[in-house]
Amino acid sequence: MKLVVAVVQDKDSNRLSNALIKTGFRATKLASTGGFLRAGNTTFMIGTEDERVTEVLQVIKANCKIREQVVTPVSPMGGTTDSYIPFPVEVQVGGAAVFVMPVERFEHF
Ligand code: 2BA
Repeated sequence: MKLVVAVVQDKDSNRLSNALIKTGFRATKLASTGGFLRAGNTTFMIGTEDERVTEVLQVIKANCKIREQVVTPVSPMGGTTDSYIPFPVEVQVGGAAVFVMPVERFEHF
């Protein structure tokens, strides 16, 4: 068994939930926050048999879009802000950051 942990954008979360239900995967959704953008995202925990990992990755890929996001970095800590001009930068977010982990044991009571 594997645990697939997928961090996706909030905008894709409902679509992905529906697709997972339709394809027969069980999932738990956690509200999460990106360490870099500090914006909300959604983390899915999906427990599945080894043979279905490729399939679940395809479902995730098909339902999560890559988007551009503009970020204005915060002013430098401790330094002088006199000459600091915040400059918006564009970053590419998603479709999904996915981790596949082995599950030693799964019990469901
Ligand atoms: P955030 O940490 O808010 O990152 C949002 C996007 O900002 C990233 O998109 C990436 O394009 C950019 N980014 C992140 N850290 C950066 C850095 N140090 N320098 C320059 N650009 C940076 P994604 O890579 O698609 O990641 C989307 C979200 O997935 C992340 O939100 C984070 O919540 C999660 N994530 C991605 N990689 C991860 C990892 N290795 N471990 C844990 N969470 C991860």
